[in-house]
Order: sequence, then structure tokens, then C-alpha cells
Amino acid sequence: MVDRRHFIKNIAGGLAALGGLSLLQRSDLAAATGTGESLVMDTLPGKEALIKKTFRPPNYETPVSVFEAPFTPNKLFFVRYHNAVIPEAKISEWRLSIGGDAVHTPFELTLEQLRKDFEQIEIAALCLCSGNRRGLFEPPAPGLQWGSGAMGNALWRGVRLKDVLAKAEIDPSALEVSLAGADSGVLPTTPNFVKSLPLTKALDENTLIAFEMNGEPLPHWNGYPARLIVPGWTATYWLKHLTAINVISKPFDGFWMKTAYRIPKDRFPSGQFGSQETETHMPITEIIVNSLITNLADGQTLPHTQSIEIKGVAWDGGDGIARVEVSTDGGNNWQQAKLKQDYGRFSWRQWQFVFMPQHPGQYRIMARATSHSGATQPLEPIPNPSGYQHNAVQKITVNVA
Ligand SMILES: Nc1nc2c(c(=O)[nH]1)N[C@H]1C(S)=C(S)[C@@H](COP(=O)(O)O)O[C@H]1N2
Ligand SMILES: [Mo]
Repeated sequence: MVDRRHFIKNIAGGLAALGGLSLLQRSDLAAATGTGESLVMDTLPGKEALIKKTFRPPNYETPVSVFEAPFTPNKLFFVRYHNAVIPEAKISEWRLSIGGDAVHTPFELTLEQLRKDFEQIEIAALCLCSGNRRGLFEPPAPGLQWGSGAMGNALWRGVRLKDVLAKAEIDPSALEVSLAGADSGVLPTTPNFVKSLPLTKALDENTLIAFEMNGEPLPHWNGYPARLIVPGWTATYWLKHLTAINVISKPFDGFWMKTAYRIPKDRFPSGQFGSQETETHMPITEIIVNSLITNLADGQTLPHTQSIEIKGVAWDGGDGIARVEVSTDGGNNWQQAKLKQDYGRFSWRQWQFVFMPQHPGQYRIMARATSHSGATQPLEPIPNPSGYQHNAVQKITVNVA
């Protein structure tokens, strides 16, 4: 577990965080999130202090230093919502309905039935917002100006979506599986957050309806009592507070599929979601290869007498991380970092690198991950109008004095 004091001190660069809510100096922000906004820590009920982006709907990111732990503690796990009305689930009343025009026997499940009637699986997987690091795009992209903390790695326990769907008897006409949750907008005109998956991904053995996270029930803010887990795909599909799953024979045409979370087709790896593609655009799907330095801040001063430890995490959409290379001279020379424990191909992988600065001065530190498929991080983010999938090599300058 990451000690709360420790991480607040880390991100605040020594400034004490006063109570649950404190405003930190702008100059510390680059260290914590990398965006140009002021940094506000705030505590949602049941959570510890996170970086507040918006209160209504609640959008909170995790301070990067928390990522030094292999699994992100539930109380420090980021929170992302599109709509502001988020009812607390009453388990006696909660039901998950399975239906749609492409099943033969629709049915409902209580939480007890969901837990008892199907085989339980546990998977370590990274939950990554498509817009993580949007705040680092130049020119700026519209949307929440996330720093690097709209992600978290957890051990998820649940049942396979495919086992649940099998009980409903899927018709051969099935094309997509739509997912709806209990949250809604303040105005009736606001589109509910409903997503769909292609049938193949819904039936993937790693796609789970999860009810536990890191050995505990899901926190309210992370989808209690049950959410979808789609390892390898960005978290937009990881629907929280699940209430309805429908197997459908036509492409789902809600706002969150047709309009939002879309990227130009020519710039990203193949989409794997043919039924939602147009000639030019496709839904965002797979996570692309990426990495993050978690223990150093841009502009930090380090003593010349000591070796410098560089720590971070690396991840991709499920091919697994083959190597992480670090440069301490602005990208001229690269050396391999040491990869730490492997928790499975959907988990992020921690890494570490030690270097001894030869002389005082400025060092430009960079980290670059490569997956088992050979994909590697670009020096600049892949431009796209909504600022998704920022995976540029990170550049941090430290002063050795
Ligand atoms: N019900 C519901 N589920 C949702 C969302 C939402 O707004 N409502 N947002 C999605 C998005 S875009 C992200 S990034 C993840 C965030 O998961 P977290 O809040 O548990 O960190 O939830 C996903 N599931
Ligand atoms: Mo997201």
C-alpha cells in the first residue's frame, strides 16, 4: 500500500497538503500531471485524496507516484464519469438483465446469482482512460485535460461475460453486445452512457463482469456492484454499475458509439470493430504501447554524489512488454531497463533503471517501451481531434548538482 502522506508529499514537492482539499503551486503541477491547470486535491466519500478535474460529474485522477505500487489501491483509483447522477446501488434491488433481439431466453441475475452460478476468474489488468494525458497534446485537444493519472492497475475478480451470455442462448444474427449502467444525466436529454462491443470481444475469455477489485468489492465510484472488464481495450468499454446487457443484431447507434470515442482510421492499429467503422473513422479499441516514469519530476534537482534510480511502468493492449529502454542524454543513447514481475499480459509491467551521472548538469531522461509485437512508442503523440491514446515518449529534465 502506498502511504497517503508519502504520495501527497511526493506530488506536492514538499508542500504540505492541508486537510482533504488543498491548492498546490502551479509549478508542482508539471510534476504531478503535466498539464497547465492548477492542481486541486479533493476527497470523494470512501476515497483518499485524488487530483480533482471536475466535481460534477466526478472526474478525479491518481497522483503518478501512486503507480510505484504494482496494483493501484482502490481508495486511490481514478474516477471517471460522463454523467452526474450516480445512484448508490441497493443490493436487494439490483438486477442485471440479459436480453436483446439476438438472444432466445432473456433473464435477470441478482448479485448472489452472478457470483454463484458461474465460474469465477481473476485477471490483473490495466484500466486506462482513452483520454489519459490529453492535457499534454499540442495544440490542445478538447475534453477533460487529464494528466498521466487517468489509469490504474488492479486485480479484477468476476465471471466471464461469455458464460453469462451462453445462458441466454445467442442467435446467429448477433452482431454486438450493448452495455448500460445505472448512472444518468442531470437533464433527460443527456445521452446515457451506453457502449457496445463487437460479439467476438464480448465472447473473449478475458472479458469479465467483475464484482471485486484487489480482493475487495468494487468501490462505489468504480462501478459497484458490478462492472465490465475488457482487458487490453481502453476503459471506455469498462462499463460501471452494470444494469443491462443486450445482444443485438444491428450496430448500436447511441451517442457514445457513433459520435464520441472515435479516431481516424489511418493512424492507429486496426480497429477490430468493423460494424462501427465508417470509411474514415473507427471506435477507439485496443490500448497502444506506452510507458511512464513514476518517480521523477520534470525540473527536479538531484545530488551529484548519488546514483539515480529511474522507475516506471509500461503497458500495451495485451501482446506484453518485451523491453523498456531509457535514455539519459535526450535520446542519443538507449539502454535497457530491468523489467520487474510479470502479472500477465494485460497488467502493466514495472521497470527500473539505475544510472550514475558523470558530472553535474542537466540530464534529459526518456523512456520507451516496445511490445512483443514490435510496436514501440513514437516521439510525438499520434494526432487525433479528441486527444486519445497519447503515447509519446516522455521527456523529463533533471538537474544534477
Ligand atoms: N456507467 C459508467 N461506466 C463507465 C463510464 C461512465 O461514465 N459511466 N466511463 C467509462 C470511462 S470513459 C472510463 S475511463 C472508465 C473509468 O473507470 P473508473 O472510474 O473505475 O476509473 O469507466 C468507464 N465506464
Ligand atoms: Mo475514459
